[in-house]
Amino acid sequence: MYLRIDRLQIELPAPKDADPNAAAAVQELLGGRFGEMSTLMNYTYQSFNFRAHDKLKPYRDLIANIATEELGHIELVAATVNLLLTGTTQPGDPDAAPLSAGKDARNTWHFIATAQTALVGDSMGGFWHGGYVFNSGNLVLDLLHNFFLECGARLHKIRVYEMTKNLVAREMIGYLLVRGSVHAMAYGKAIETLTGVDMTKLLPIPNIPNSKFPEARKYEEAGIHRTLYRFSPEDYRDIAKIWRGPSPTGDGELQVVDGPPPGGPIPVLPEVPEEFAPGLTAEEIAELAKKLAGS
Ligand code: MN3
Repeated sequence: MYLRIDRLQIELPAPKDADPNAAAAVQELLGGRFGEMSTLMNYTYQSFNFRAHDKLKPYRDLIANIATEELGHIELVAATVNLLLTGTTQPGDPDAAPLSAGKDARNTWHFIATAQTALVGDSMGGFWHGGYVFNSGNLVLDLLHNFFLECGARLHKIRVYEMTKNLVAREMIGYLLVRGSVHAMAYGKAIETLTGVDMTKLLPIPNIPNSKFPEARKYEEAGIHRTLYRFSPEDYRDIAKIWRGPSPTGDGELQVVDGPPPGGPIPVLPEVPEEFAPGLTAEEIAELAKKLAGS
């Protein structure tokens, strides 16, 4: 089962301007084949379907624990899309076409279907689907897939970074580059314990260090690239049997931190009357507040 904390894994900066086409590009990192929905659901189902976890506990602990962190990653990328879309349109009467900016944005679904918020889909409007989940039941093969998935995800993050200078997008990408690199290393180390092959020598893929990205560098300077968070009050302690020893990055020891990062607040999304979202008048909201306070 899951507990939930009402925080993002990092604090996102306030957006300067609406950037709906950056939001469209960032969708790839949420619902594309190599997006956070894919890492989340691959590791989640691999943990659900894991065989002999009484004998192979550290491996299931690792996959299940990283899956839980990925839940927070879909939340962070969705928040980024929402902030990038904020302010794209202004209130107005329907006959003034207040949503006309949506007609010329790359993803019209953002304006028609979700009232300018995240879609469970990719940068081209395709929906995420369960066919992106690989779960063969063969532990080495599943771990090898996860290593590949993290490297593909890293490549796509870097390409989206290269597409936009938007502060919000780059802050999210900087953090997730660091976290994704931890996960690639963790799966590499897991494969090493099973086969003797040092997968981490292949990293980073693509061959550019995270320190090249200022938004990632500050997280590395804080040691977050050597840290695996244990996302459970009591469980998944055996991740420390895999995540230990000198960091493959050569700058210190790997560490397991009990509990989540401190994180940052969930941004409050403003009302968008021209989308009828949330669809209550100021008077109705004031009346509701009175009613709920009295109950
Ligand atoms: Mn992730």
